[in-house]
Amino acid sequence: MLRPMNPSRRRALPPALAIMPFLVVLSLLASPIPLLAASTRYVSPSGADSGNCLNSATPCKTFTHAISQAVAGDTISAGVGTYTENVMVDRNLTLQGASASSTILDGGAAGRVLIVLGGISVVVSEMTIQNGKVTGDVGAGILNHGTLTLTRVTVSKNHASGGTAAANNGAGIYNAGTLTLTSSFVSRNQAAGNGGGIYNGPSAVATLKDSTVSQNIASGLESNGGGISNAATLTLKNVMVTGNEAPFSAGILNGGTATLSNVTFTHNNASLLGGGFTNLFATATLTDVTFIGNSAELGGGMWNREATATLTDVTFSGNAASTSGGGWGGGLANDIDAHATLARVTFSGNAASISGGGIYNDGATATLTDVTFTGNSASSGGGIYNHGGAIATLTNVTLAANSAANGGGIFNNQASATLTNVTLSGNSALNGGGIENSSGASATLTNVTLSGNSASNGGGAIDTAGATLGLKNTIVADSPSGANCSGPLTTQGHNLDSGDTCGFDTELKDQINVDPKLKSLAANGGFTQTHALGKSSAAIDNGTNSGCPATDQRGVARPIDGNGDGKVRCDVGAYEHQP
Ligand SMILES: [Ca+2]
Ligand SMILES: [Ca+2]
Repeated sequence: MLRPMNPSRRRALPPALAIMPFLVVLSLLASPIPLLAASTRYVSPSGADSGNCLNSATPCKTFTHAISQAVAGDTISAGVGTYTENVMVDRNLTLQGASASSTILDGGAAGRVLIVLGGISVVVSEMTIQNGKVTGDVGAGILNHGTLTLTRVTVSKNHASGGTAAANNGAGIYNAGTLTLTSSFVSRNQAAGNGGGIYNGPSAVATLKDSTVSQNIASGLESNGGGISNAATLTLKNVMVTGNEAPFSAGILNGGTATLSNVTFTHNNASLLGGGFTNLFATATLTDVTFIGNSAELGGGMWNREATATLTDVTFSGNAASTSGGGWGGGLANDIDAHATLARVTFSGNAASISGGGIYNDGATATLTDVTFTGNSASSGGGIYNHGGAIATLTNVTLAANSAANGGGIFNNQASATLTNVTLSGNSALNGGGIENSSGASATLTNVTLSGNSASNGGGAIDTAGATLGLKNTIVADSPSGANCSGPLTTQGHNLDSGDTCGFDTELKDQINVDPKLKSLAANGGFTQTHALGKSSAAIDNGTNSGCPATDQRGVARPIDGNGDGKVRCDVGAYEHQP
């Protein structure tokens, strides 16, 4: 099964995840509809099913009867009350209730509440669709084969179970057509298959706006997508995904193409992998997305595997990878063959019981620009765990106050890390408070500032063993414990050590036993916090311009003549002093 005790071992996937997309779309043809003037037909629980339902004073009783009387373009106006029916819509119609709280379309726990046939367009507004129950089938609340628009609708307490898991997808809504959900709620639905709230099937298109997907459950042993399981095209704008549960991908599983903007994932709990959002063999674009308090054994906030994800203006806060004896990637697990590109992303207070409090990057590629890690924790890699041939590229990144047994800020093991304009401040560990670099790893640090990192066993700022580590224009300073460096480094010159443990070479213009006069970590401009240089700092204008990045960590163009001697030189460290 799926409980890797060795994080380097490639995890097997359950069949339902490995072969998706896997369902066959049903194709249903609509009957030709005659063109007639549109009318409003009325229903009420106190009405009677006779006549054409056109008189509001003598409404019909059921949707089913009114629909049988309707022509394409009609509106079925449903009054307050509960309608216990299994409704089939086979022509273009609007079903209009009084409000989601007062007009209730109820499946009576016997069969599907609503099916929309293919080739037609249906609008459902201001009602609740609930209490559908299907056995060995999909779409207990709604099965859509056409074009369906839900506005101010609640889809809740529908159940799909029995038969094989794949036969029970989409308890709330199974979408096989085009679905648009606006100002609506999908909550408390439960599927034994995938997609407790919504299953968006192969070739389907689902768009959710201003809506909430909450407390849905995908309950099978290998079920995915407690809230939503997507096999095709999914777009979310201004959506809350909260309190959903599944073994895999409690909030949303994306197996197709997902575009999320202004989406919040809170408290989605997966018993196995992928707490908030999972991107699997898929492509996802996340903008203005927040992950808070989600949990799983791997990827508490997000799990990205064999997939491409672009995250911009995203926050991971208080997510955890600790369930089921697991513990990889409290915030983000960027897993085997995945590609993640992060810009303006913050990881704060995430935790993993084994590795990667902020990010677990294993056999994958992560490119980070303008990213902050603060207060994350793990056994290995409090901020970042980089392992298994992974490639991590960090530019304009701050790691502060993260903690671990090994590698408080970064644990780099059998992997490659490139750090440019990076600040590591106040991280702590037993070994390698700032960075633990080991087991054939390769790390390159250019214009990095390490300050105030501590390690009780050694390597307050940097601990490296059996690995390569090159430093240029880098400050290693002020480690409260463990000294600044432990293990063999390669200086590429123009570095500064506040002590003399890094093996620096004054002939290469390194400075040893020099106080860089760093100011406290603060918001000095740009997207990340930095340590400004005191005006008499020996870091000013003592870097090399060769290979110096074109800006500092804040985005300030450099080099700058910081000491007024007319010579324009890069400073040592992530911050360029402006006189
Ligand atoms: Ca300068
Ligand atoms: Ca100068």
